[in-house]
Amino acid sequence: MRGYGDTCPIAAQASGQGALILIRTSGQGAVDLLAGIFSRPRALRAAPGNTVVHGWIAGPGGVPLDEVLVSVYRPPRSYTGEEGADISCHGGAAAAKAVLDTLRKAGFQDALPGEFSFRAFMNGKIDLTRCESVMELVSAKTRGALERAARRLSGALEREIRRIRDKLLEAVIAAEHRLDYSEDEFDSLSADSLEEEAGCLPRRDIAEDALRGLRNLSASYRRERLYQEGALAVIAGRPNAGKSSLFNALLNEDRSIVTETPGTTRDWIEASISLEGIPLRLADTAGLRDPAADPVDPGNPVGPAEALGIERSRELIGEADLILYVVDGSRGMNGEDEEFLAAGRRILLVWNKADINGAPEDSRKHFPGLAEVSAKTGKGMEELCRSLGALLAGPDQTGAFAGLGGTSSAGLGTSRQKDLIDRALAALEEALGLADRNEPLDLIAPLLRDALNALGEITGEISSADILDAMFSRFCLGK
Ligand SMILES: Nc1nc2c(ncn2[C@@H]2O[C@H](COP(=O)(O)OP(=O)(O)O)[C@@H](O)[C@H]2O)c(=O)[nH]1
Ligand SMILES: [Mg+2]
Repeated sequence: MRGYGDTCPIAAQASGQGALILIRTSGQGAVDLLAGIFSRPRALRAAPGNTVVHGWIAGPGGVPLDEVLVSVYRPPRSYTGEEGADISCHGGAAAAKAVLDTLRKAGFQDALPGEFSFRAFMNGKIDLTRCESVMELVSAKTRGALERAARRLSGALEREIRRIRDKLLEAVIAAEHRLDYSEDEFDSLSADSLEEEAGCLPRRDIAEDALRGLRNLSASYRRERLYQEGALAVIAGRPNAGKSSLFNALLNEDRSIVTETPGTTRDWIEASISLEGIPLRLADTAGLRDPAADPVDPGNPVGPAEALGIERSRELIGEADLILYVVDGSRGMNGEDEEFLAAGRRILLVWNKADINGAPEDSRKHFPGLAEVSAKTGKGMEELCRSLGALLAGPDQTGAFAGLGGTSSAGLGTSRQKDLIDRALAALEEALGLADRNEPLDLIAPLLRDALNALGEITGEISSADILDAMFSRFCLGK
């Protein structure tokens, strides 16, 4: 069984069906092997790096299979750092299969998932954070998520981690230097002065600088996750407030049933929208009304189906990152509305049906963020979208909701990175805690080293074969 770490020539289809299909190859001798099944072998062998050669791939007996363009790469100027060639063939399943079969017969091995990126990493072309961002980029659902992944691909996270690592390294060197010095000079120093020095962490200022950097990175993860997975915004409110109408207005299309009978949206409906690059899962829920004392319609008791809908609404509200609470402006607020609004944070109050009735001044005083709209006429919808965007992008005041934007820093893109940053953070916090209590430096220095090693694992300066295998095997084929 072949494993990661081989350097043999490999090949894989790197794109799906389309007008053209890309087959990627890499490894020492790849161009020569390819020349053996190419209509212009001499031109291909002589091709300098980063040039394109036109010709035909020929099957057994020289039968032409497909007309292709071959991009030639020479080491170290390629994605993997190896010699390689990308074959651009016509985009049919038969063409791709025939070319791949011919490559196999010529001596290419099937690439393992992520093997091209693995080789790029092994050859020092990219660090692990950039390898991971390649996969992030592929799975990005919105423009915002794409931009964040691209930032990491360009090395922003790697640079920030190396900056913090350099600080820590300085602190480690200063601490270890003092330890060495103390041992050498033991005889000449009085016990008093040694003790005095022991608890004092040299270059504490840089260790604290590193601590701030680690804390920022650790906190960034929740925000980055929201970009990748989206925030959940739940539309809630009493029956007939106009929730489904608002949902549709936000979607700009008719997806849920708008009706004049309260309690029609029995279950919930979800749609994904992108708000200024921020992915938002928008959920329209069943109206909330108290089954015991229905304030909307006393003659219309809550049936079992509606009760289930209400229960599911409450669950969704519990999971929500943000709640759009809709009030029926034509009726005004009642006790149930006020109770809901008083109980929770993360709520944007939407005063709907403003075409019938505007929001009274005192409700504005109580709810400064109030958005006045008419889902029917579209009035105020643009402003609502803007305040939604600002709420998502803004910094979180309450701690309940991490805003998405507000920073241009790199941020963490994977749980692996987050775990290692937290390991470094815990070690450094412990080291500084010991220093505060004047504990001896020989207890503190190893903790600083631990923190340093955790950072080395993030970029891959320190790595083990099984961790790398596990990581790259999750990549897709041809990456
Ligand atoms: N005048 C007016 N009527 C609205 C507005 N939004 C919704 N409605 C009406 O209110 C009723 C209930 O709307 P719906 O969206 O089904 O409410 P839901 O039960 O909260 O989902 C329907 O007759 C809508 O046409 C609005 O902004 N202005
Ligand atoms: Mg509805």
